[in-house]
Amino acid sequence: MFEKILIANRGEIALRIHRACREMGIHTVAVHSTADADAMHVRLADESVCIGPPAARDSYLNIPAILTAAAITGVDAIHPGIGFMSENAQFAEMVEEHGFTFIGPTPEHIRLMGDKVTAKQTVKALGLPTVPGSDGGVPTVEMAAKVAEEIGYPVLIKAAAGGGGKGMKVAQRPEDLVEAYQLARGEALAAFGNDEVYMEKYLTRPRHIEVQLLGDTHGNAVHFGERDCSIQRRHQKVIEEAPSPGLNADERNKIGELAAKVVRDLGYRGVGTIEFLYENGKFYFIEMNTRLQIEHTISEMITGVDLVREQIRVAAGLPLSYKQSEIVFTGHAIECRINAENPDTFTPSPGKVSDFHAPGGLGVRVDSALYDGYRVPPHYDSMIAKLIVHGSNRNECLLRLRRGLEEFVIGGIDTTLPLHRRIISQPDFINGDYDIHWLEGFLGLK
Ligand code: MV4
Repeated sequence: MFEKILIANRGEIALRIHRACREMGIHTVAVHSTADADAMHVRLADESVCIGPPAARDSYLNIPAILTAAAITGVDAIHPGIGFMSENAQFAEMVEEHGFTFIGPTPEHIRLMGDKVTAKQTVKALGLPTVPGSDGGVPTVEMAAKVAEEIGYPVLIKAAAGGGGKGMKVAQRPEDLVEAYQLARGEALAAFGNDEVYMEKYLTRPRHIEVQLLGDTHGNAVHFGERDCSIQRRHQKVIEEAPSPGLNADERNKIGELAAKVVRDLGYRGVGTIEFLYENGKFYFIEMNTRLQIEHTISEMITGVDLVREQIRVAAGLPLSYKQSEIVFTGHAIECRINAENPDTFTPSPGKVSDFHAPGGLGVRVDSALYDGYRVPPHYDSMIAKLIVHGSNRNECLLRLRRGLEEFVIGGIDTTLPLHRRIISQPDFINGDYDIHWLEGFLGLK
C-alpha cells in the first residue's frame, strides 16, 4: 500500500480524500494556491506545498508545479480528486512517467471515454443501450439532414469532445437543422478546439440516472446501484438521490449488471460512472465519467462502502474488497449541494463566513471545508458544502433532510440553502415526480 499520497485538489473533496488516507494509515500532502494558504485541506494534511498564484491554470492545473511538489515530498501516488486534473489523460500519463501512481484509470481509458463518439461506439458494442442516432461523427450538413430524416425530429447535435452540455443544439424541425448544425460545430470548436459533432434523437423529458462502478486490475467489477441526478440547473447538479424514485428493483439490478459488465470487459481500473437518460421505461447511455464524482457520497450512504478507500486500494493493485453479493442496499440517501451564490440569481457570493453551524445527528453527514471566519475565495467553484442525509426509507430521508436544512447556518455570505428548503417542500419533489427540466421550470415559474 502507498505510504504517502499527494492530493491534487482543494475544498471538500480534498478533505474527503485526506480522511480516507488517514483511516488507511497513509500520509497526505496538500497542494494549494496562494489564495488557499488558510484552507482547511492545507491545515489537515501532514505536509503542504504552495504551487502557484490563485488562478487555477497557474496552480491546481499547473502540471510541472504539481509534479515538482510530488517529487520534493516523495509521495508514491497522486489523487486528482474531481474536476481540475481528474480527467486529463496527459496528466495521468505524465504522473506515471515521473514514477508516481495515478489514482484513477489508465490514460487510454480516460481518452477513450473523453471522446463521446468512441465512448458510445465502445459501450454499444459491449451491450449498452444507446440513443438512436448517427453511426459516429457527422462531418457535413448533408449527412446531418440524412441522419435526421432516418431517426426523425427532434434531433440533438452534440460535440464529440463535449460533455456537460457545451456545443449541444436541438433541431425541432427540418427548418432548424442547418443553423443548429453550424452553431453546434462553432461552439464545439470554440470550447474544445475540435468541431467534430454527432447526432441523436432528442429525448424530451428524461431522467438523468447514473450507475456507480468500480473495477480492479484482477478482472473484477461491481456496481453500487444508481443515482438520480435530474434536479439540475444549467448542467449543474443541485440535488441527487439514491436509489432513483423512478426505478423498480428489477430495472436497478439489470442496468447495474449491464454497466458492471462494461467495466469488466474494458478491464477498467478504479471508480467510474456510466450516465444514462431514462425515459418511458428505457435506458439510453450518454457518457462515462472516468473519475470520482461529487455525489459518490449518496452511494456510500446506501451501501456503507468507502468508495475513496476502494479507489486507492485498486490503484495500489489490490483486488476489490467486495463481491457484488456483498454490496447490500439499505434505505435512501439524498445530497444537497450548497453553493456560495445568491439563491434567486445564482450570482457567486464569495467572502467571509461569519457564522457556521453544520447540522448533525443520526443519518446526517456534512462534507465541507468551511469553518467560522473562513474567506470563500472568488477564484474557484462556488460549491462550499454538501449536506447528505440517509434514512431507512425515502420518507424518513426527506424528513431528516428538512430537519438538517433547518439546522444549517452559514452566515456572512449568500448561499443556496434557502433554495434547497423550497425545492424539498414541493409536492413534485416529495413524490419523486421530476425529470431533467423540472428545476428550471420551477425556477421560471416563481
Ligand atoms: C441528451 C438529452 C436529450 N436527448 N441526449 C446534456 C449534457 C450531456 N451530458 C448530455 N445531455 C443531454 N443529452 C439526447 N439524445 C438531454 C441532455 C440534457 C441533460 C442531460 C442530463 C442532465 C441534464 C441535462 C440537461 C439538459 C439536457
